[in-house]
Amino acid sequence: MRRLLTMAEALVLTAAVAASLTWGTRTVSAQAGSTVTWEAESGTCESPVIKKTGSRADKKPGKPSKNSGTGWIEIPDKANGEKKEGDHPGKAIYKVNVPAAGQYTFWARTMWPNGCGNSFWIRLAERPNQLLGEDGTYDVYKWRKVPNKLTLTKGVNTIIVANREDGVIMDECQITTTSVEPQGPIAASAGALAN
Ligand SMILES: [Ca+2]
Ligand SMILES: [Ca+2]
Repeated sequence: MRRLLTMAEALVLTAAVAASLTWGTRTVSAQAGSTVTWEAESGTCESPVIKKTGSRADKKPGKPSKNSGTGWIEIPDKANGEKKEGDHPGKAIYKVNVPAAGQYTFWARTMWPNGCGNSFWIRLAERPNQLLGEDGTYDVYKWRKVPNKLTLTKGVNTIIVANREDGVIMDECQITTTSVEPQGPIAASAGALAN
């Protein structure tokens, strides 16, 4: 049986038509949602987490890739002495402008030398550490994610990348409410970080 559209339904329909018309003329991302990308070297670092400037290629066979932006952060090999994986001093701090409250996946484009240097800690300020890495892909840039999502509020959220083991490199970070897996170097979002 037909019925009249309610005002709310009509508005939704109008919005959908307007959106589809707009999408017809522009490239849009595959999924709606919020995504913020920033360079790992654009935060504040505490030793032995250090910033490096330059261009560094990885060892991907036949198709090496380079870091994004002006550099990367790293924890030099042997910075933790003979200590194994643990909660070691040193971190990078990012004050991220989050566009909307939500559950975000944290991704980082990282490179590992070996199993004794294949992880970071990720955490929100005053929250427990979460593991990033411990996989077995070495000598290539790869986007890796924290398994558990981060609950972020709208506005500035402090995200900390901390020292779990040495020899590791981080090129870029991303938070997203989408399920899209980032690929390759990605341009940083405008205004990603608060000053
Ligand atoms: Ca390890
Ligand atoms: Ca970078």
